[in-house]
Parts: sequence; C-alpha cells; structure tokens
Amino acid sequence: MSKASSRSSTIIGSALPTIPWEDKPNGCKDVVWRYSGNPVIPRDLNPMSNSIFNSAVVPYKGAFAGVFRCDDKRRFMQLHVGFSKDGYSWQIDPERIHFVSNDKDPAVLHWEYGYDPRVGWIEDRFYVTWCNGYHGPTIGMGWTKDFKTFHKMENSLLPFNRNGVLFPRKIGGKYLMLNRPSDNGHTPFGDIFISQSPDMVHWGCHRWVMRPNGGWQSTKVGAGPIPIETKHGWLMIYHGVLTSCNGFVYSAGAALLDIDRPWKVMYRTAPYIMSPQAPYELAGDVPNVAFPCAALTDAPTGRMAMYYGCADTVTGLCFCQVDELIDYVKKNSKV
Ligand code: BMA
Repeated sequence: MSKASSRSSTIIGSALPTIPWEDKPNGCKDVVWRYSGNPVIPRDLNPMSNSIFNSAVVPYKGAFAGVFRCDDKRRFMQLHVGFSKDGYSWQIDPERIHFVSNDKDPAVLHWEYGYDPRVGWIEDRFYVTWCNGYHGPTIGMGWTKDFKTFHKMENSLLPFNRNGVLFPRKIGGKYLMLNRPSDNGHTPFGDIFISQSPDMVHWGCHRWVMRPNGGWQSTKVGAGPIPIETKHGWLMIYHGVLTSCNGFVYSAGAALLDIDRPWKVMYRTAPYIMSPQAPYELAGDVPNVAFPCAALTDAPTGRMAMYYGCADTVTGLCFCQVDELIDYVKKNSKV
C-alpha cells in the first residue's frame, strides 16, 4: 500500500493514482455521478451466481482486491474474493470464501450465510465485516493479509444487527465500529450506533449516532463504506430507506462526524446524494436499491470512486470530488 499521505488536501489518507475515474459529465447537476459503463460488475460474471452486489473493494498491491456478495443460484448468500488490475474488470473466485480459525470452538467457524461485506485496512491487515448468520443476522468479523487465507474471528455483536462498518484507525485508544441494531427480517426501523473495543473481539461502550430523518431516510439508516478521514471530520456515506406503497427505496446520503467523538454528527444531508434512478437500480431482484459498501479515495486529487449494490442484482460504480461533497453536506444539512 502506498503510505504517502497528503495532509495538504482535504482527505487525510494515501495517494491512489490508479483510482477508477471519469470526470463529471457536462451538464450534470448532481454531486455524485455514475460510471458510464455501469453496471461495472454484471450479475452473471460467475456461472453459479444469481447476483453480485453490495460488495467491498480495496487497493491491494498496486491493483485492487475485494470481498463480494454473490448470491448463488440456490439463492444462498455467500462471500467471494475477487481481484482487478484496474477496478473495472474483475475476476471473482467462483468458490466461496472458506474461513479458517485455530479456535476449537465450533461457534467460531459456524457458517449459515454471509452478506453485505465491508473491508478496511487497519494497522497491519485487512479486516472484513459482514452480516453473518448466527441464529439470526449479526456482525461477523474476519481478517486477511493476502486475500487467500481468511481468518474468522468471534462475532462482534449479538443478533440482531446489520451494517457493521469499522473505522480505519483507533480513536481514543479503541477500535470503533458503526452498526445498526435490527430485527430478524426486513427491518422497518433502524438507528446507527457506534460500538467500541480494545481488541477487536470484545465490543461495548455503545454510543448512539443517528436516527432516520424524514423523506428518503425516514424508515431506517445504515453505514456504507469505511468512513473517510478528512480535515472536516469523518465523512460517512450511509444508506437511508423510505417506505413507499411499493416497498422500500434505498438511497445514499453523507454525514460529517466529529473526528475524536464520531458519535457526534456535525452535518448530514437532508437531500440524498444518490437515489435509484438508473434502469439497473430500478429493476432487478429487489427494485429501487442503491446500496454503497466501499469507497476508494485519492488524497492528492480528492477523487472518490464508490462501489454500490444496484437493485440487489449487480454492482455499480460512481464518482465524486470529496471537497465538493463536503461542501454539499455542509450547505444542505439537517442533523
Ligand atoms: C437490506 C439488506 C441488503 C439489501 C437491502 C435491500 O435489508 O438485506 O443486503 O440490499 O435490504 O433489499
């Protein structure tokens, strides 16, 4: 990984000159714009996949790696590893990830299903969090150093919980994880919380972060990609859900969280930054879903490329300029 950090720019992070990128199209009035070749990952990239969406991508060894949600043709939800030279063209292992553990307790390797992964580099390894089936959905955790061997850790929380997203570094001497307590089904409620841990195994000191806020985010909210450290606070992209007469509609918004006490929300967008409007977001196994799970950033240029699930079927890619997005969050905020 490039360690070259650029504190002269808004993003406090590394350079990623190979970030996937397209300039904003002429005439586009939105703060986030879509990749012209979307969907970047089709549902049938793997012969046995019904759909590939809500997936996580990171820079890895001068290229890109990721953990992908692939629902198979039995409609079982599984996690698969994938690699790409350019962030656009992906090879995804047709075999699901089989986690390993030295722990003899069968509860650790217990596997029912896994979905909606997030991946983040913290200190010396990549951590993976996902919605893990353990007698109900909770936040599973694992780590890898090479995207070949994946080590399974203890579940971080009790069921029922979804959208576990780690911060990329310790804050106040602890690891922090955004999460969203839920129910066992298609949860019709949900606030975002932060849980804290000294060791990535024991989680507590829970702090409330934000509730639904009307309109596109009136039913529930949940964290998306690993938060991005900026000079203006942690930039958290999140999804918000509206219940229409045809069911849930998943859009994306952005918030700025206090850098030292990130449960303090300084700004959050009253309008969405992206809502399902493209055909591949409007039609699929679950229509009307735009569900971000990963963001790549290039600190010197302020470019951000975001991967998001589209209609629970395919994976989309979209872009923004982080300075412009922060400006938009501040100018259009209702906390
Ligand atoms: C949520 C999760 C997501 C999914 C979304 C829309 O509860 O299951 O994986 O994208 O619903 O179906």
